[in-house]
Amino acid sequence: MSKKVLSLLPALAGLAVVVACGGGDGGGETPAPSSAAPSAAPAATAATGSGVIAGTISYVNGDPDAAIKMGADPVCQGMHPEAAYTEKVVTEGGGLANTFVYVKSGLSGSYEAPAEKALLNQLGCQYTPHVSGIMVGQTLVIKNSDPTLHNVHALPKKNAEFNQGQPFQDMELEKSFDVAEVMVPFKCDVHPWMASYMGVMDHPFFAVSGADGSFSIGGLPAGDYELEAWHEEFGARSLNVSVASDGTAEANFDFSPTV
Ligand SMILES: [Cu+2]
Repeated sequence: MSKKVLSLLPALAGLAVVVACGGGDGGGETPAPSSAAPSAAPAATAATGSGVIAGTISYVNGDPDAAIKMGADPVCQGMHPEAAYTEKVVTEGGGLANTFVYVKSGLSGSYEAPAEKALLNQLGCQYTPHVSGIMVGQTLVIKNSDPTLHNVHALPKKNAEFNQGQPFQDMELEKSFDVAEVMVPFKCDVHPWMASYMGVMDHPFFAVSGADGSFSIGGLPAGDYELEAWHEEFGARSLNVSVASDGTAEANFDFSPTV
C-alpha cells in the first residue's frame, strides 16, 4: 500500500504518509493566500527540488510479530475473529514495515505545514496508522471509529502531553504539535496493547516503509543529507546520502538480527 502511494506522490512524502493513513477527510481546506506585502520577501524560503531518496528496510530471520489478547474488552475481541497482532514487526519478503525514515540534517529554511489534515484512527481497538509522520503545525484528527471507549494519551517529551477520552463511536478531536520530535508515542489508557508512534517534522521529507520495506522520499533539493531510519523495536540508524538534482539516491537499512 505505502509503496504504491508513495510512488504516486514522490513530490511530497509527508502528504503521501497522510494519504496512506487513510486520511480521507483531509482536504477541504484551501490554503489562505499570503497577504504579505511584495516587499516583505521571505527571509528563508525553504528549497524543494526533484531529488529522491529511495530504498528498502530489510529484516531477515527475525522473530515474527506477536499476537494481542483483547479479551479485556469484549467489543474489541469481537472485532477480531482472527488473531490481532502488535504491528511492531510487520514483514513481507524480507522487508520491514512501519519504519519511520526521515531527513535528519542537511536541510535549511522553513517549510510550511500542509493544509491537509493527518488522521490517527482508533479502529478495531488498534491505532491506524501504527507509525506515521506529521508536520509541525499540521492538524491531526484523532478519531474513535469503534463502539467502545478509547482514551488517547500522547506522551511527547518536547511537545505538550495530552490525555483525552473518546467514549463514543465517530468522535473526533483535533491536535497539533509545536516543535519537531522523533517520535511521539501514543497509547490508550483503556487498552494497554494499543500503541502508535508519530514523527513530528519541521519539513516534509519523511516516509514510512511499506509492507515490503520500501520507502521513497521525493521533492528534495540537491544536497548532502543525513538520513535516519527509526523502528520501535530496533532503534534508530543513520547514514549519509548525496542527492543530485533530478537524481534518485539509494539508501538501504538492514534491521535483521545479527547471528
Ligand atoms: Cu483504546
